[in-house]
Amino acid sequence: MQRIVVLTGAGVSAESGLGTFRDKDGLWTRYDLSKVATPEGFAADPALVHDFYNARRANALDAAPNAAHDALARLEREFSGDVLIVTQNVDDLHERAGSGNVIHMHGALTGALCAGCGHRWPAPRVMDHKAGCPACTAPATRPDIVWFGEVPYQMDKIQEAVFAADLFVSIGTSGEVYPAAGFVDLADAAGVETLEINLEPTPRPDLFDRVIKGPATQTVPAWVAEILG
Ligand code: BV8
Repeated sequence: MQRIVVLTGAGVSAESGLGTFRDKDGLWTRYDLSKVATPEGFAADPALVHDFYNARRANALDAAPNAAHDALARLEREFSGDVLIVTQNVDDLHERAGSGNVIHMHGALTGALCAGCGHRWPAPRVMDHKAGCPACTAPATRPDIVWFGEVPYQMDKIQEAVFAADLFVSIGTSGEVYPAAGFVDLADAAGVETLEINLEPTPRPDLFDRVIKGPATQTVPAWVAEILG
């Protein structure tokens, strides 16, 4: 086996204390997704959206990587082939655990974007919707996050990697948000071996060749140890 593609979701950061979206008292049970995670919501109330992401940025920066993040970084270091992590998460816990080959398909809390000129820069811990863009000075700064209705980042590179993989592993994601939820279909159609690691099996376990059930801090280190033999 030479190429492993790992898709991660909020479940891999759950045991670092960062909430998930759709579990009991998850983020989307406390916030109206359309008001804080859509371009329309941002246009209507940029201050509310910045407050929402400022709180999540603080939580993410104050959180620590857990054993699942560490195990995936170990896999990248010690596996003889390639490991690519495609994460739906916007925290930087994979990077802080030592993973280097990471694609943030839904953006990152550490990134800022100008909705006016497209300039990107490292986000301050607290973003202010009145602050001007460092490049064009327009008061149009937003978190560099992919909202619902926006196109996820690096889709071509991701799809290419999934098609070329020997193993596709989906860890800690409910498989409800597209196009990420469709990657397993691509893998399946391309004859790539598929594995799901999740606290609870998701609605489509039939699509995975293998399912490992349990908390990521236990299941992911065990799976990595198995792969590294
Ligand atoms: C797109 C932003 C076109 C940052 C996110 C109707 C109208 C408009 C759009 C649509 C529509 N119908 C479908 C769509 C498409 C839409 C979509 O899928 N909507 C869903 C709700 C139906 N998607 C989009 O709009 C996307 N863009 O489609 O553009 C396009 C597409 C392809 C090519 C070209 C153009 C954009 C989607 C991105 C939206 N932004 N985040 C932020 O605020 O975070 S999505 C959001 O959900 C997060 O990024 C999150 O990562 C993602 C997925 O959630 P999960 O990570 O899976 O988290 P969840 O809580 O759901 O599940 C947690 C899982 O962990 C559970 O399974 C649980 O069992 C497990 N778990 C919990 N604890 C543990 C654990 N596992 C292991 N161990 C534990 N301890």
